[in-house]
Parts: sequence; structure tokens; C-alpha cells
Amino acid sequence: MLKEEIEKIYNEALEKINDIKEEQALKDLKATILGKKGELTEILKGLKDATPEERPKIGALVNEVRDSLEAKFSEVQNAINQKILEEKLSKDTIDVTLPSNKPIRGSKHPLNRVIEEIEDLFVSMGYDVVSGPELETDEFCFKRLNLPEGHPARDMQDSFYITEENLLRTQTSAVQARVMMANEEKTPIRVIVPGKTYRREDDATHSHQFNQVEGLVVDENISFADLKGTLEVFMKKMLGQNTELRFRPSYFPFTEPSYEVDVSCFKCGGKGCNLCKQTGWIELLGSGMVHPNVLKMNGYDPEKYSGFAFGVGLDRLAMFKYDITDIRLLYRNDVRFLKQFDRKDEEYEIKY
Ligand code: FA5
Repeated sequence: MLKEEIEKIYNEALEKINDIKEEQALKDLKATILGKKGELTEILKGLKDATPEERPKIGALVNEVRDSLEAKFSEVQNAINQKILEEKLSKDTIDVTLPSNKPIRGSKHPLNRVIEEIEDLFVSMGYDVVSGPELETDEFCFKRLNLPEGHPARDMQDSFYITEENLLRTQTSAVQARVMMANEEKTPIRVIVPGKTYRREDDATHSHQFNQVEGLVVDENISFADLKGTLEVFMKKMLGQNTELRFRPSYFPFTEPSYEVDVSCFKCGGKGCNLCKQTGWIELLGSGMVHPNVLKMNGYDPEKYSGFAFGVGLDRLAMFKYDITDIRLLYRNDVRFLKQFDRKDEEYEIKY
């Protein structure tokens, strides 16, 4: 009796399954047969009324039918899924002409642009790019640059001392002595040293952390003409071919003679404007011939060797070149500010 009922459920189920085309109908059918209150489950519940001999046979038959139906249900479910996918794929077309979402691109920081441009230029003239420690000793930052303790010129630079002997370097000139001392064979020195420097200053044109690039050349027969020619090439490349240089006598303890170098104002071409405060000139760097004491202190015979050195504030150069009015903008990393420099290098070429 039960056996026939089970077979009936099975056959009817198979018939219905084959007509089903939709997921929900399939689920409903599955519930009416295999669910908690489903037809097959009910049969199992009624098993207690069967005779002891019948019971295991019916139980086995129910299990067999359930397994078979479950396999069939998942087969139909897979077919439905496949159909849904195929329909979706045939309907969904991709419009390749739609504009894409542009990812936000980083742009090169103006200071890095300036540094790279300077490095390229000097490397092309045979210079090496070297670096030195930012946490420097008093010895290299001052003493070996002809600035003994108590020298009044130390007051020119307000320093961050970390201990009595160690400070954050106030100038890339600190690397001069390191390069000379390391060069035991006394081969010609031609180096530039771009890097971070620190002073206790803070306003629109002075930052507590800023960047300089040092230049140092030491060899036999180096003259002021070499310094002048080098700086001319340097400044014309950075600020435009019409740039003129003016050397003003100045004082640095590590050079003699010393000069501050002004460039003709690239905004007004030297006629006078607000940028150059109507003078036609802009002060840009310190330079001079390496002081004989510095040569001597760092292992060079000043009778045989001579050299020149210069130090440029890179922030200042970047500000002029890219028309930036506040040095602090260079350190805030505001993407809206930085995005403005997402252009090709040629577009910045200063012409007048
Ligand atoms: C020097 O630091 C010398 N070491 C330069 C030098 C090198 C002279 C080799 C001779 C031979 P000065 O203190 O003037 O010089 O600084 C050089 C440049 O660094 C300045 O012209 C300026 O552009 C920049 N600078 C100085 N202090 C700051 C600051 N707080 N913030 C931004 N730029 C600064």
C-alpha cells in the first residue's frame, strides 16, 4: 500500500519537474514533496503503523526516492541557472564607447621636478650626485667648514641641536668636507648634493625644513671663471636662456671670495616688478671659491688645489619657476595644489 503511494509520489513528481521552467515553481514543488510537511516526509511519519517487516523496506525505498528526486531537483535547478545566465549575457551588452572612471593619478611634486632637472643637467656635465646624513655632527656642519665654535657666523643659521654634538644639518655644505675627506687619491671632485636642510625659521618664504642643492668642484687650476660659467649654464637651463647673472660680494666662512648670485627677474625680464621689488634682480644662491682653510682641514694642499662651491635653495627655485607664493604649500601635500603640476615639463619652460 505504502509502496504504491511512494511510487505514485515519485512518478507524479518526475512528471511535474519536467514541466518546470522557473526557479520559484521548482522550490515550491520541492517543498510539497521533500519539505518538513512534504508528501514523502508524511509517509515516513506514518511508518509507525507499518508492520515490523515492512518498516525497513519502506524506509529504504523512501530514502532511495528522496535521493533520486533531490538529484533531479538540482539537475533542473542547474538548467534554470544556466538559462538565466545565458539570458543575462545575451541582454547585457557593454558599451565600449562609454567614458571610464578615471582613477586619481599622482603627480610629480614641484620640488622633485626641480631636483630631477638639476640632476639631469649636472650628470650630463660629468658630476656625481651624492648625499650625506641629515642628522649631522657639529664637526661637518660647521667646524670643517672653517666655522669653529663661537664663530659669529654660526648665528647666521639658527640650528636644531639634538645633542651637544649632533644637529639637523642647516646646509648641504656639510657634505663638502665628507666628500673631500673620502677622496684619498685626490681625484677631481665634481659633485652635487641635493637634500633636506633644517633651520629654526618659519614664514611664507622660510620653512623649518627646506631643500638645498650644493655644488662642489675641487681640482688643480679651478678658477672663478669655472664657477661663473657653471652657474650661468645652470641658471639659464632652469630659468630660461635670457637669464643674466649678477655676482655680489658676500661672506661665507667656507669660501673666499664669496658671492651671492642674483638672477635677472624672469617675471619682468629685469625691468622691475613686484616679484623683484622693482630692482630687476632676484637673489638665488650663495657661492664662492673654496676657502684655503677648508681645503687644508679636509686633506687638500691649497697651494696645489683650488675649487668652487655653491648652494641653492631649491624651494625658492621651485617657487619662482612655478609661481608659488607660499613655501608652506610645498609641504602640505594638498592634492588640489599638487594636481596643478600634472603637466609636461616643456609647459613650464620660462620664456621672456
Ligand atoms: C648657505 O646655506 C650656504 N651653505 C650656501 C653656500 C654654499 C655658499 C656653498 C657658498 C658656497 P644661505 O644661508 O644663504 O647659504 O642659504 C642658501 C639658500 O637656501 C638661500 O638662498 C635660500 O634660498 C635657502 N634658504 C635658507 N634658509 C631657508 C629657509 N628657512 N627656508 C627656505 N629656504 C631657505
